Amino acid sequence: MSRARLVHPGTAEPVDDVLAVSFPAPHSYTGENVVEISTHGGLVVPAAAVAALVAAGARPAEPGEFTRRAVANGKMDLLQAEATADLIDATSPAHRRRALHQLERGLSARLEALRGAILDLEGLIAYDIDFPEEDDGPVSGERVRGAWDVVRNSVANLLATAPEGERLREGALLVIAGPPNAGKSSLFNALLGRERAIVTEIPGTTRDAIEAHAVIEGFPFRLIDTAGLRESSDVVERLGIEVSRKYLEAADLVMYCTERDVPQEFLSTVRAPLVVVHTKADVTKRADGVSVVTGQGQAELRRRLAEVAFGRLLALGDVEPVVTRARHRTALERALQELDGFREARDAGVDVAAAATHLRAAVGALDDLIGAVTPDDVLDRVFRTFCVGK
Ligand SMILES: Nc1nc2c(ncn2[C@@H]2O[C@H](COP(=O)(O)OP(=O)(O)OP(=O)(O)O)[C@@H](O)[C@H]2O)c(=O)[nH]1
Ligand SMILES: [Mg+2]
Repeated sequence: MSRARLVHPGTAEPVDDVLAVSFPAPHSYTGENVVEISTHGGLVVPAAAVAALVAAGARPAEPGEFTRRAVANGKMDLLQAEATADLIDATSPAHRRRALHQLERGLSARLEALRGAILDLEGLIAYDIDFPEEDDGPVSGERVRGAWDVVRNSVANLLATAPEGERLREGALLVIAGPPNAGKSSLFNALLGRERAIVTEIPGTTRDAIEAHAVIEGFPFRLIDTAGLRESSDVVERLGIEVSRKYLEAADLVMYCTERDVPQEFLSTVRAPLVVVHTKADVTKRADGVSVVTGQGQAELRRRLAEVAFGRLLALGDVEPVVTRARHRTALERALQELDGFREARDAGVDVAAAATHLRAAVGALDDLIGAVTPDDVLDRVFRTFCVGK
């Protein structure tokens, strides 16, 4: 590290007194020779420093370019690069912890183990190819079957984390529904911890859906407060109820608020998991109810919402890897398909060498996921969402 004077190469004008740190390759973030220059802050000085460096032949980095170079130079794999972006973008503790786990190669290590297991399976089969006359030789069909089972379960379990994993990034869509005046907006505000929606004693107060981001038990949610569901002659209210129905169709979970029971016709229209909340417990005196006046039942409600939306992740804890992107999901689906293809081919008596191509394809899918060989357009998509300077 040295203290230096930054001078514009064209005008020879001094720009700033700076600190410069050099990271010789390969011991830098990107794996290349890197010099980091720290200027005084503010608006004018950094801009003038960048202008001087550009005049000297540098150019501003593109979004994610440093991380992209780090991947190209083998300093990290694609999953770690994605985790870097997630760590910066995280809006909830659960997402941050997940991203850190992935950055520390939690997911990469699991996928490498799976890859190794599939290659071992291929090795077992190859033995069959080399010694076909030994019908029940040292590698029995049962042993192949057992090894296949283990790998297939492992891939399927990882794939099963995808819906909740993807929810960590976007937030679980929690739609609050129920009859007018049930206390929906009051609970929406209570879960947010601020008075976002208007609350009055007049039924039909909320007319449009209101969305807000909330962290519940450390997990991210997109809360939607909706217009109370009822037959209405008011045009605006009717439109609001139409919007409520659209949200209900897209919901990850639905919180139905009522002082009474849930109507049967509502139950049949909702596909998402339902959490029923009996509101105004301070008035109704229901022991299992929730009140925004006394706070009764609110802690239990929060735990229940987290459990319904993120139960699988809660059960897995922070050590088990989880997949969090559509890119991960489609690669694992492909790996699973190929594993099943291998099994079907074997069962159908297809010769082993041909069946083994499915195993090769499954390994290929995992390689794509880790980012061993990644086409430019995939990289473009991954790094497009990065911020400049990372
Ligand atoms: N005592 C008591 N009153 C409540 C409670 N929750 C809501 N209320 C009252 O019930 C009335 C309706 O509350 P809102 O939150 O506006 O109900 P809503 O379901 O959003 O109503 P709409 O938007 O009209 O569909 C208000 O006067 C609230 O103060 C509660 O837990 N206890
Ligand atoms: Mg309301």
